[in-house]
Amino acid sequence: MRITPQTEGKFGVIVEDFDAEAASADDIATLKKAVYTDKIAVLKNQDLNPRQFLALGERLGTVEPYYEPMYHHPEVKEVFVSSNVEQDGKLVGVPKTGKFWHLDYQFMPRAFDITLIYPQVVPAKNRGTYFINLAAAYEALSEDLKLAVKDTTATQSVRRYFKIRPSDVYRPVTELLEEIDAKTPPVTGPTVVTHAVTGENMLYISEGFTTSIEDSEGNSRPDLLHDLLEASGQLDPTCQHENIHLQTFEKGDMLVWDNRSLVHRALHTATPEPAVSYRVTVYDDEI
Ligand code: 7UC
Ligand code: FE
Repeated sequence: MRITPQTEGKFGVIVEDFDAEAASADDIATLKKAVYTDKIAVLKNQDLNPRQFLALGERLGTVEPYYEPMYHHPEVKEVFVSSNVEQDGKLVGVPKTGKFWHLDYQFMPRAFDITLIYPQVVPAKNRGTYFINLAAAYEALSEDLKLAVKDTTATQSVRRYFKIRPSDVYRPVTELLEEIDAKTPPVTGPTVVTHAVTGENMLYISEGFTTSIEDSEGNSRPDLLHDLLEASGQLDPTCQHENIHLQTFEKGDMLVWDNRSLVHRALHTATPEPAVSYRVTVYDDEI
């Protein structure tokens, strides 16, 4: 196993000669350390079936299946499938996932610690995912914004990006919204959090899931939420902001990232090409 800094983009490492099935406990510990410190590890030349992919996830921590079954791989429910390709006339998984800035499971009481993405059908162009490191984004804030964000809380909800399921057709939309709020109630916590492994301070906000920020007196601060999203790079429609890293990949690559500190967003394509990727999400044992 060989780990070298990534030369393209702004952060991340390339991992070569990583054998997922034969990896030692030391290899796994080294990989996790690289993920926490360098934020993204790109494992090259992986050739795993869904079960083997899940098995790798299980070596990193406790795998959590996605709460909505429509995303599940038909044979391995822990594998989340993002796909716009039909098989035998029907879709497997869900198309157009994550086309907005977010942390995976940010709308839940605990976001995932590590995300593994394993592209299966890789588009010829427009491949990739955008990332922003929210620890670096916090450090880069002006002193005024750092002061303003202190002692505030942020509220997260999946409401804006919950995708209706085939079984929701003909249901009144208000009933669906009530169900979303009952099943995944909004969660509120500090706007600046500490990374459980690295100790970094990080913003815990995203354009997709953060619905509001409140100050210590309970006043809603939409202006502050806007300024923080803007400063972190999440309101840049061109995705050219200096905080934004574009992670490209090719067939055989597997991305493993620190989901505690990275917001990400799927690259949009004007002309959709076939794209399929598998995902496994993990809670590590660090807290
Ligand atoms: O379809 C999607 O974009 C899924 C999104 C609402 N949640 C992904 C996650 O893990 O938070
Ligand atoms: Fe995601």
